Amino acid sequence: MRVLISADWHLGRQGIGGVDLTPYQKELLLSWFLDELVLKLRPEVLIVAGDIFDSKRPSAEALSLFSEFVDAIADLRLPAVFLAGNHDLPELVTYMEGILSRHGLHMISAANWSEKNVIVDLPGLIFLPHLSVYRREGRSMEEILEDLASRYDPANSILITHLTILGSVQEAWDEWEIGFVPIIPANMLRAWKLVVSGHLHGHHMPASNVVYPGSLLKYHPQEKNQKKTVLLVDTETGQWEALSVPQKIDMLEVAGYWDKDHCQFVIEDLYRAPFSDTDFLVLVTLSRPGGDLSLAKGVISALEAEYPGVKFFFGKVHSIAHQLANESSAAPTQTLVKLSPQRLVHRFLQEHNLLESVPIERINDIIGEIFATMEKSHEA
Ligand SMILES: [Mn+2]
Repeated sequence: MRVLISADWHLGRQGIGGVDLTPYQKELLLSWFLDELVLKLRPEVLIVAGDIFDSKRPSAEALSLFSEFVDAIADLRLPAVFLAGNHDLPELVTYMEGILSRHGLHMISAANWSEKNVIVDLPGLIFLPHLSVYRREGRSMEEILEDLASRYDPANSILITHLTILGSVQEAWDEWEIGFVPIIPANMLRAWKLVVSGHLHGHHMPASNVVYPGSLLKYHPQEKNQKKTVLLVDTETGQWEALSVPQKIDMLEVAGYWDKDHCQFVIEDLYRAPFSDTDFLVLVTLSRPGGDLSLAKGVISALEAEYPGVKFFFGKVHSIAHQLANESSAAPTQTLVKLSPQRLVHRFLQEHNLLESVPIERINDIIGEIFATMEKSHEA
């Protein structure tokens, strides 16, 4: 069976600098994906390996894009399986399953999944959605994976999941649940013919039998050099081919500084030349000290003057080269103690590249609860 596997659509995502990426997702899914992948390659099944929506409360635009896509594949009679990731609300996904299943489209989440009862019967394909710690009924991910492997012939099956799979770690890390995804060592999955996972956004292989297709678009500055693909998998052989996803909005790194005397942004280095059929989110590295950070936005007019016809959006000041070089080790600690507890946790998650998977309102709720509990115990 020929199966098309994509992941991490994050429908409704706001990009860095607040740029709405939904129109780009719409163009990509309703034209490129349908024309170049579905119609030309004629896969027998389509799978999305988690993080269908960016938010547990998807925007109206995200929901209508999803319905348009689903209508199109239902018309083509292409069966599909959408797996819930950590960004998806299990109850919403399961509600949609109720509506879509009559069209041969399935949605699997922690709310309707159990390893004893495989919702979708597709030979050689086993699905494991994101299971938060509350949904695991006291079992570790290791136990759940062992149970799955003992029930379904892993040497002849492909596991589709949404996990952090690392080739470099030896032990599973089952995390604490605020949207975090468990870390699984690749060797824990070695019995499977193939494992295709969502969650990590770059196309890569943490082990010879584990592959990530990557997300649809570049969502975070760390993804600036990542390759994004959709996989075409042959379920009998476990062989796959990675098809590059064209980026209609890409990231552009620019180094430069604000020239006070001439009131303009001076571009010192462009890491590559922009080209005209792509829009760019600009990541700025400031090479000289001083000035208001907001002046870095002057980079947009400087780029527009040099590359007419190309659309640029201000993404963010990505790094400050002169500060990084001069900073003493004591300085960051001094700034950190001045931050509110919310900001501290936010900063910690950001530095560990975990922010993407944790909605900030959840962090604030949890910290709020901790402080309320602490105050109560002081009163008592
Ligand atoms: Mn994810």
